[in-house]
Amino acid sequence: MPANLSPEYKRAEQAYRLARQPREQLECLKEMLRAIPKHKGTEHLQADIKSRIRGLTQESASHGKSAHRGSSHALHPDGAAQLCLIGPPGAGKSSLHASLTGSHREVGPYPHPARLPIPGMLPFEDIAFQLVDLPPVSFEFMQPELTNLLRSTDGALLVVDLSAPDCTEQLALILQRLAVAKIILTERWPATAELAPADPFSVYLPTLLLANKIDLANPEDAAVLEDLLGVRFPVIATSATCGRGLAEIGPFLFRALGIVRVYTKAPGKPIDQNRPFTMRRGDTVLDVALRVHPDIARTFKFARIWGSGKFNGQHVGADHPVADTDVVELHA
Ligand SMILES: Nc1nc2c(ncn2[C@@H]2O[C@H](COP(=O)(O)OP(=O)(O)OP(=O)(O)O)[C@@H](O)[C@H]2O)c(=O)[nH]1
Ligand SMILES: [Mg+2]
Repeated sequence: MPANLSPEYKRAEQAYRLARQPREQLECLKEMLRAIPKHKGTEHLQADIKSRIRGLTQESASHGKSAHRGSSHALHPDGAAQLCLIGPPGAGKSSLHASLTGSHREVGPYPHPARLPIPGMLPFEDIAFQLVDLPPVSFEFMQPELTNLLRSTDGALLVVDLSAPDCTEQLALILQRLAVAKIILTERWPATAELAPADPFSVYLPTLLLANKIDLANPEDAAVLEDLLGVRFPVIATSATCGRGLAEIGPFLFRALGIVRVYTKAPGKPIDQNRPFTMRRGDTVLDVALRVHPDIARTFKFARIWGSGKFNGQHVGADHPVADTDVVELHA
């Protein structure tokens, strides 16, 4: 990455990394192009930014009539985190999606590729994760629109068909195809900002490997697969048909993403037991206040906390880190 980039540029780049919707991404790219120092050392980067602006502009134009609704692939994130099902044709993405979320996607013995991303919710205890069923990815083809969605999602569930003889080759090819789109699947959960790759257009996507159709595979196949992959990704052996392994996915995501549930209560009122705020490990009382309402964060005085305090109802300040199942009473 070229040196001497301005703070304005770096801010715009950081905003781009976090942008989820194509329209937002486009605004950030324009800002990056405006803020980038114009000299020889940044020519490559300038060209890359321009081509991305063109791509996003074309995409929104090709969905012209429905432009006000954004791209056909834009999905509203929901739940504690968004995870995308990625895999080769017929690996069982839609079947897993159906079993995990109760969606009734059509699956069949013949190819039934989903053309558009389909969201659904995977419940876990009193929260839920958004699972997105995607069209297949192979070395030969990946829908260009998927890149934007994968840039901004929280993680990947990489589905392979353990009973397919060429399963590991397929997997390697998919990783290559994604790398061309600068999506780098990583075993590190969660991908934090400190891990951000130097290239502003590359993203790390934390990945759980689902070794599917275990019901058809030899008992050794899961171990074989793990060996072949050099134990790169965490693996769960699953069967969409008999249900094996499915119950492990929610707990894995909860742990791996470092989810922390916080229940809030207004002073003198009962606890809101139904709807925890899903924070991340390391978040503080102030982060909770920000999620509840920006005004509460702005005028925050102190909080009382039940759970991670030394005693129940202890007064804590803005920088107190919250823990799972804490109850927080915000005073502003
Ligand atoms: N035995 C067995 N069959 C499965 C399993 N999961 C999926 N299948 C079957 O595999 C075929 C393909 O499943 P899909 O869920 O459509 O696969 P997909 O990955 O969504 O396929 P595309 O959308 O075409 O990429 C269907 O016949 C499913 O019934 C499994 O765990 N065990
Ligand atoms: Mg499918």
